[in-house]
Amino acid sequence: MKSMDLTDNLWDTFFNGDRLACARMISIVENNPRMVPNVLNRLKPYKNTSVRVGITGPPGVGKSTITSSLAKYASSEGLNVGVIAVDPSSPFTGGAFLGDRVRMQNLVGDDRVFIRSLASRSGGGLSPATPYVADVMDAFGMDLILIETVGVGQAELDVLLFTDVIILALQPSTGDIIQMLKAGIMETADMFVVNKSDLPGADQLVDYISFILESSSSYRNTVRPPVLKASATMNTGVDTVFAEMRRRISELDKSGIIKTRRLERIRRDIEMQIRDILWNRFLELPGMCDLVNNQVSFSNEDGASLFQFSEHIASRISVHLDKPVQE
Ligand SMILES: Nc1nc2c(ncn2[C@@H]2O[C@H](COP(=O)(O)OP(=O)(O)O)[C@@H](O)[C@H]2O)c(=O)[nH]1
Ligand SMILES: [Mg+2]
Repeated sequence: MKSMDLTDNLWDTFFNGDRLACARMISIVENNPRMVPNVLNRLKPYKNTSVRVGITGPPGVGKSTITSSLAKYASSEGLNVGVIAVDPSSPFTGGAFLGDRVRMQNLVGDDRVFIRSLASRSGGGLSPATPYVADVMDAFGMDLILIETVGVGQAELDVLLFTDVIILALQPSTGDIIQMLKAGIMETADMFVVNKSDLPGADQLVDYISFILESSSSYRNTVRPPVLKASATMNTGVDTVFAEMRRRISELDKSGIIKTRRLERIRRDIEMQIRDILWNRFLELPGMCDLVNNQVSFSNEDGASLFQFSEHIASRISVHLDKPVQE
């Protein structure tokens, strides 16, 4: 496809601040994993110092509404803002995508704001390109990148781990918090927003979250995350959420936590890539695919044999790993 080519013209227009070129670059990164290293290399000298903020929570709590308000506040303070909406629903239903577009309507026409929705992969997982899309936005000159994602499970948690700061939004009287506790998302949040505070039950939810934070061992030795109340549609409390977000970013930055998270992220990236490469090379060995397939059927009958098989293969591979690594 022509629009998928990395032409000199595309790079020129991208670095000249052309929004269409930025949209094209994002599509390339989103749809062609093989081209990602190429793109990242070329972006390296333009690396910005943008902060990536994940906005998560159950469906319908008002993440898109909050995200668009935060983007508006940031833009009015002169910041360039990228918004990535990671849409876990099927791209074919169009529902969430259109919904987000409507809610983010108030930002259309704002030159400081660049919005992008990413579709989920056909297998059901979230777009693995999300962090690289953020890298493209960063090099394009964004100061702040807001990533909206539904917090429902492991795949979403993985996306969140690519962000520097996480805001968890909840709404009163739904019991969603139990889901968030189960998914392990509560422990990752740097800030809580009880949205829809125009509805009954907001104060109780604030108390409940505060109680959980006080009794949770994960927070005992660190600064406890703030719990704020807001109503995104009534536009109350969102200014405080914005101010608190900025305060929290600077606090986490000064204490070195953002840097530590970035280093952890790079380590995880390296680990995942080496695993992928080794696993693919392993499957390319003659007869290996068949051997694994046979073992799959066999383990279906005899679960214990799975461990023996893996142990056996690992010990054969480790013979090669005992040799010193050549620089
Ligand atoms: N009553 C009330 N409704 C809200 C508030 N914020 C968002 N909503 C509504 O909740 C619905 C879902 O909002 P949306 O931002 O799409 O939620 P998301 O699925 O978390 O992104 C929409 O109909 C919003 O208008 C709020 O503060 N109060
Ligand atoms: Mg949304």
